[in-house]
Amino acid sequence: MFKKIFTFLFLISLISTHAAKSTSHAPIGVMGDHVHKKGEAMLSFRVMHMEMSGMRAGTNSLKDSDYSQMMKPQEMSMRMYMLGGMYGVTDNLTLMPMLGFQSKEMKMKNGMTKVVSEMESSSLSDIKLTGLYKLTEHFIFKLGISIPTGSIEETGTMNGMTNTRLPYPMQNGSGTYDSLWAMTYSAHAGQFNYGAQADYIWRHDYNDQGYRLGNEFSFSSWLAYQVTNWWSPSLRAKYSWRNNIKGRDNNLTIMPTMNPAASTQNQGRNVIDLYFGSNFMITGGALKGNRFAFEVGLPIVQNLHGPQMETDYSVTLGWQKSL
Ligand SMILES: [Cu+2]
Repeated sequence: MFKKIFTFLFLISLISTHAAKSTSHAPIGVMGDHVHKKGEAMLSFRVMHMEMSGMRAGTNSLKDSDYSQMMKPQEMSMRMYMLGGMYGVTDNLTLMPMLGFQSKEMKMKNGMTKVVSEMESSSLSDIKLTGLYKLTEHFIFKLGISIPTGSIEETGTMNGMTNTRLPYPMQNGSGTYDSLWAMTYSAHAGQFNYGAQADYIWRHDYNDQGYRLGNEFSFSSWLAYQVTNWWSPSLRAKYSWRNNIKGRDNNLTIMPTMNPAASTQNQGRNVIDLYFGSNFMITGGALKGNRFAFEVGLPIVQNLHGPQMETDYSVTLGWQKSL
């Protein structure tokens, strides 16, 4: 048995030494899966869109009448635009700054009057400065810092109140300097490319509004198959976990007993998502060397500290180009 496994691993390690294929980047939703050679640079642009509707507590979906709070979140959408750079300082160390802009919309129904109010917010996201260090052929260690450039003072109109502080899910940053940690494994075997990434966001402090977002952990594993030198479809599973909020927003006047989104205890979650994606590499013509990619995410398991909004799907579109 062990002999067979070792033979198998040995064969895989032989194939794995092949040079990277044209479509060998990880699925577009995975960041920091590769490093660059010294002096090499890369630009990327991603758009991520997420749709949520309805509420859930634990693993059960809730109807409006299933929970006591008067305000009933109905729908929410979120969009992020991310511009990323990569630069190889040495063959082992790559720096990766990332700048983003995001917008959110939410529809909330008053359970008594049935009036639906819409709120929206948009601002810069938190800027992320990350270093990727290639430990071995297959392992990359990531350490980064998230800078609180995203707005956590977004206001809007809700239930007749104008210019009121919007609840936590509608804010666009953490308000704190957070450290970003990840370890990524990736390898090739023949036409296959596979890997896994463990990722942790550690929030060290309370922000100036009086609260601290929950720490986040995720573990993602993917398998991609190179059908042709310009196309590789991929499948990815991701488990993600997020803690509830500590403290509270001192300027949030909406009561948690009126609106579940205003509760610091309705923010944590345990979720498993499945992602279907494709990477495309333009291999000729004027656009040669440009990569395009997409990934569609569907939740398989959602266990939420609730009532909290549940996710329907997410879509990520991306472009990458080595300079
Ligand atoms: Cu790159």
